[in-house]
Amino acid sequence: MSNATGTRVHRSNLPLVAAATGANPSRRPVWFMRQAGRSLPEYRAIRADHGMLESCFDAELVCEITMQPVRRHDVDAAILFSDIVVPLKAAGIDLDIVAGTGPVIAEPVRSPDAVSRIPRLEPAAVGSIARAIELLLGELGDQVALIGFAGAPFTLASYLIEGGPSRNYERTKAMMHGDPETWAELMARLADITIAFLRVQLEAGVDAIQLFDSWAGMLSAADYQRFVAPHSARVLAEVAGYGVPRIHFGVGTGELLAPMAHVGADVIGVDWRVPLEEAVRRVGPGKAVQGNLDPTLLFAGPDVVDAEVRRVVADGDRAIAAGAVGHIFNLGHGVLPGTDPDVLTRAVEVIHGL
Ligand code: 1CP
Repeated sequence: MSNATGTRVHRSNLPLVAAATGANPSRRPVWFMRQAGRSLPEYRAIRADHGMLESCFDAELVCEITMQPVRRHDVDAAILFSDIVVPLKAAGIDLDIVAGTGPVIAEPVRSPDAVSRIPRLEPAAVGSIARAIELLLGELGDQVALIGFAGAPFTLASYLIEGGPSRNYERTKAMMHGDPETWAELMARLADITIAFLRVQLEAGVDAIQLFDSWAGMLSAADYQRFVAPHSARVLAEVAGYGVPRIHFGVGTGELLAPMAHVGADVIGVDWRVPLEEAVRRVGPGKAVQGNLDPTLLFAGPDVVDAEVRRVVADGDRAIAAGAVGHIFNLGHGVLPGTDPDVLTRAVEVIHGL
């Protein structure tokens, strides 16, 4: 957000920003990965008439879909409605987001020649997203943070190489180990796209960013350090100057928490497998933690949800006692499409009441 003279104003009083930076939040901030989208009937109603990518490039629709879970759940952050493949599409890569599958790449990237043809992202190509952020900052008020995001180079590379969602990432690992030069070139180009996309969002005024390396947990720590960390570190370093919290998250990253935190994150996202207090032991002090209710437990009935929410909050407190600068409540991964939205609303009430 900018003031009349165009200087960026940091909204440091936002509970999410306070928790991320070691200040005292007015309440424990909570938001849910994938809080916008398929769990909400009002989202499904919009999508009945609009394609996924079409929605992602329409500023009014992005604003409306981003606001839906905020209106419903009283969460402390909105996450921009978009997808990790949006900047790739905007850069000119032929892909679609297919219902029930996810991103599908028309011509998977599997050769040095294909890598050399990966374009740069021109900021103007994501101008509608900057416009959506402007609209959102007008609607969100002074208590709800707006989180921008991007996919980290490894997770983006995995979609480009495999051609879509993958179970084993065999082609990705084959390029990584079999042709490390081509791999490094691909990662460098994807890092450039990610940096450009995050800069557009930061210039437009998002209050925090999350770098999703969703599938990094498929890698050994050694492979992560050698083939991934330098590129994620460059992304996070290139956006450090904006002074907004940088959240870094992946699934199944128990063995990678320390290296992931040390590529430059202010907040480390933790999935449900590792208790938050243990996560702090692995990461070390001085960073905030985000997480980590198992999203499948939202199907287990109100008593279980209440008990699990309280357990995660208590664990968040222990994480802070162990050296974390703050705790942002979240799920350990995204909201599943079949989740009853009222269960999420109730969870927020419980968290804010503790
Ligand atoms: O038809 C539909 O409604 C499409 C479903 C859908 C939605 C609602 C997809 C396809 N993406 C999204 C939106 C989205 N994607 C958001 C905004 C919603 C919110 O968080 O409130 C975000 C943050 C993403 C980011 C994203 N896309 C990630 C990283 C987050 C994560 O879950 O780890 C990843 C890995 C993707 C790829 C993707 N896009 C869509 C699907 C189904 C997938 C996963 C496919 C796979 O299993 O690999």
